[in-house]
Amino acid sequence: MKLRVCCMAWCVAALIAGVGAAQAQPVRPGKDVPMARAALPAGVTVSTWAEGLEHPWGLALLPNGGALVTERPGRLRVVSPSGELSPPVSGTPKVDARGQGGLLDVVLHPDFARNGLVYLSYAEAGEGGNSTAVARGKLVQDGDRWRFADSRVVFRQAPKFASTLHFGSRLVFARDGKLFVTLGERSSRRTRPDAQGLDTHHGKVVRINDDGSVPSDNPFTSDKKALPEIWSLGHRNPQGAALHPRTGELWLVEHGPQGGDELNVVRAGKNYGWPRYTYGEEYGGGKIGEEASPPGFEPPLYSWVPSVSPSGLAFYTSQAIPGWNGSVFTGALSGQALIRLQMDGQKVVREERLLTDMGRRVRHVVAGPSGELYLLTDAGQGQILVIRGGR
Ligand SMILES: [Ca+2]
Repeated sequence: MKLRVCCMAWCVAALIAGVGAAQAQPVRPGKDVPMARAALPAGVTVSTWAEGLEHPWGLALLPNGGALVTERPGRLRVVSPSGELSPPVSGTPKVDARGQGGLLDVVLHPDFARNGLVYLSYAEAGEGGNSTAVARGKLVQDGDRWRFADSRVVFRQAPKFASTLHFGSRLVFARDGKLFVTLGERSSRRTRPDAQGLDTHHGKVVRINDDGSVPSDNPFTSDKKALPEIWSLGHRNPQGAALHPRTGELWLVEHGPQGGDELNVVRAGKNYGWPRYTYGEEYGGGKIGEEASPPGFEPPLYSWVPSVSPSGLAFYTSQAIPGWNGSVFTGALSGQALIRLQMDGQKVVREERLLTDMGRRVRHVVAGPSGELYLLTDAGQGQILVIRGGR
């Protein structure tokens, strides 16, 4: 009898634990962890590296200390180490520069030093509307001018749809040389449910080889009805992504609707819930989905309510600014700040909002090789800012 009571007690405990896991709640700023405006640590400086950029969106640091930067209307420029901007690089793809669309992210091939290959993501017009596409080309210098040579489209989000919103569009090379592309669900009541289906690229992260072919170990390649490029589903509009420095896994930030921006650890074949599970609501109010994610759906690691509109993601792993070592950074567009998430392992334990008195929309944040952080401000006259430690 005693044994049976014990067993029942254990079963009840297991059930409760199971329910607890099923109702997993993300950590929320100001509710579960402290969130505060903060000043930069002593000795840390912000300087302008380049300015006069029209809505800069993507930044790729070059081995020579310069960078490539995109401007959303359709220009790619080379930034010299001293901050001079080149004329627009010729030969870049024609973009559909309306609303949130245009020339978006830029990354270097992992073997760029040898092959000179560069990848651009952009809004591409076509039958049915537009969608995110990725082109690969070779960066070639002719005197003081540059060109994007042998341009070839390696990925097209399908289907195209008439919308000027939610292109997603961050590009991240994994350690194994595969390319992740984050894709939005096009912000329409019609395409929103597509984020849950495997027959479109709306609201997905896709994973491709560097030539655009599909890796044989992608999670849905054996499903005949699924698009084989899909790596994960249930995303809304992921505009920041980076590899975790220790695990090599892809992390991303995505925009929620009104509330419900998310930080997610992205794994093969997993479903991130949109629009069935979200901490956000319709603009102006109105329920969209349930909050807590049931088994089979991945809850966010962290969720902002109200929204900050996160864009760009960077892991800081340097002693140049010692108090920041191990932190996760994201830019905030509507939040007009640089956000620092202090981590304890994979748990967010504190949020700081930096540079709030600057009053600028932060589009992107990139960690440099010497413990510096590069920011893009989103404006008609946008800038590249550099944050450096005092030593
Ligand atoms: Ca989600």
